[in-house]
Formats: sequence, C-alpha cells, structure tokens
Amino acid sequence: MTLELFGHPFSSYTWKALIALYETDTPFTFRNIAGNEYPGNEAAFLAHWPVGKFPLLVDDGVPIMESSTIIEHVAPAMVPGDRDLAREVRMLDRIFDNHVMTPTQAIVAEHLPFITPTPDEGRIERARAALDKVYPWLDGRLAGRSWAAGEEFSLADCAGAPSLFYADWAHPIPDEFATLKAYRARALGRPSIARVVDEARPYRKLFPLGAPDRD
Ligand SMILES: N[C@@H](CCC(=O)N[C@@H](CS)C(=O)NCC(=O)O)C(=O)O
Repeated sequence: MTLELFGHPFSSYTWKALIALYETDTPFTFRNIAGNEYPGNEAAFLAHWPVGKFPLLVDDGVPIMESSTIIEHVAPAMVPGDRDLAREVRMLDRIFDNHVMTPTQAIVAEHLPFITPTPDEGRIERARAALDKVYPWLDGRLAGRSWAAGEEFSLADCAGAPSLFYADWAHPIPDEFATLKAYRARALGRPSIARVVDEARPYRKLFPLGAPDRD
C-alpha cells in the first residue's frame, strides 16, 4: 500500500491517525493542508472528500475517511482480537470522540470569530457541563489501567490522548480526578504522542482560547 495522509498538524483527529501510524512505524506521506503553506494539498483533499473533515487517508488512490476507520486500516492490531476487550476499546474510542472531543470542539468553535462572530454562551456552558459529566466517569473507568482499555496501548488511546490534550486546555480537568490527569500525563510521555505534540508546536498560536504555557 502507498499511503498519503491529508491533515493539519494541529488537528486532534489528525493526531489520532498520526499516533497509530507512528506507533506502527508505517511509511506514509503527510500532506499538510495548513493554510496556504502547501499549495495543492487542500484542493487534492477536497477532491477526495468534499465534506472537508480531516484526516483523510488515501491508499493507492482509495480514499478512507474517519480517523477510527483509518486506524483499523493501517494498524489493525490497535483493536485486540479478544471480543470483550475489542468492545471496550471501540467503546472508549467512541466516548473520547463523542463525549470529550465533540464538546471540546464546541467550546473552541465558539471562540473562532470566522465561525461564530458572537459566541453562543449557552452552547459553551452546555459543552462545559458535558465535560464535567464525562471527566469523573473516565476517572473511574481508567482506575488501575496503564492505558485506556487495560495494559495494551490501543485505538482507544489514539483517541484518548488528543481529546484529553485539548479538553484540558479548553476546560481544565479538576485536580480531584488524579487518575484521569495521570493518564493524560502518561500519554503525553509516550514517544508517538510526544511527537505529534512537538510537530504541532509552531501552530499553537492558532488555539483561539490562548494556548496555556505547558504541555
Ligand atoms: N469523525 C471525524 C472527525 C474529524 C474532524 O472533526 N476533524 C476536524 C479537525 S480536528 C475538521 O475537519 N475540522 C474542519 C472543519 O470542520 O471544517 C474523524 O474521526 O475523522
């Protein structure tokens, strides 16, 4: 397979796919769609996927959308063979995307003037409330685990690390959730994750709430 990954170095879902590619040392070409820095990449990306959500993988000309599907394609071992463990991995993958990343994106979007000239404070408050519900649940679920679904790094961690990275910037995880904070810190120490974080440093000025001076 000849792989091209279209994405943005500061995008959480691009990180999710990149983490799986880096974890498995899979050769690929990164096609950066950041701004006007790389002319042609954005047009090629939109020609494959007019919806415009990234990342997008193109394997020998075949476009594959959605980060979880991309990961199952390039790194099938990221979902364990055991049926019960696979369910836990896929469930946590969905929870991180839908219940951590989605409210985080909502908070961020309400601070982007080109999306919302007047921030919708109600939407921001609902998103913060959603994170306040999921943080304690995750804190309990991750207790006693090295990685999101147990002892093995998996698809769930590819989703967990980027979503918690940005969620903590948008709506900090309270100190009382020590297990969740320790999981986030452990994830940031893993080489594949440290690498995506480092590659995105030049883009931190884009974070509309102001990137905190940490991580
Ligand atoms: N469900 C998609 C979500 C992708 C997504 O929301 N990507 C964001 C970047 S992190 C995006 O494309 N934002 C640009 C836009 O919405 O126009 C996936 O898992 O790949």
